Amino acid sequence: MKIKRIAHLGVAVKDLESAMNFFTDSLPLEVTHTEEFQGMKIAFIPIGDSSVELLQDVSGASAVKKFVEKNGEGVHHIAYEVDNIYEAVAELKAKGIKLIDETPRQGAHGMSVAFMHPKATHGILMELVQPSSEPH
Ligand code: CMX
Repeated sequence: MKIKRIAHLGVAVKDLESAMNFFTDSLPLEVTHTEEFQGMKIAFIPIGDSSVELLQDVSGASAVKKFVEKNGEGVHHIAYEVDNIYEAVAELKAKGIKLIDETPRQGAHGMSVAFMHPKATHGILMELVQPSSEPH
């Protein structure tokens, strides 16, 4: 497996609008993409080769809802871009790493994604992403 870069840091927020305003008004950054995905409102803010991904629950049942209730706002996950997500997932499985997604699936921003379980990664929710969703 080749990990190319930190693709993004996922940050769980209570109010996406207010968080976006902080990043664009108080910091010299821009929101380049927003979408609604799996019960969350999401905004991407590029910083160099990486991005901050802001995530606000809107459905009352998304992955960030429980996180914010338990921990408040804050860093939710770290995403690594890999060159071949199918090979990466197979390699992690072979090493016995507990995965949330045993098969890569469609994630936000049109990426192929697979999450590792935070209990297998020293408490950090880690996501593998690959921009192309084509199987290899
Ligand atoms: N980072 C670190 N640990 C986390 C965590 C996170 N983001 N979310 C949950 N945990 C920990 C909890 O603290 C808890 O630990 P304890 O048992 O020690 O208390 C344990 O994992 C179980 O957590 P939970 O609150 O009971 O929540 P669930 O098990 O129902 O769900 C998780 C947790 C990670 C399996 C689920 O959120 C998930 O499947 N996440 C993957 C999808 C996702 O996060 N999508 C949002 C991002 C969208 C994108 O970028 O594509």
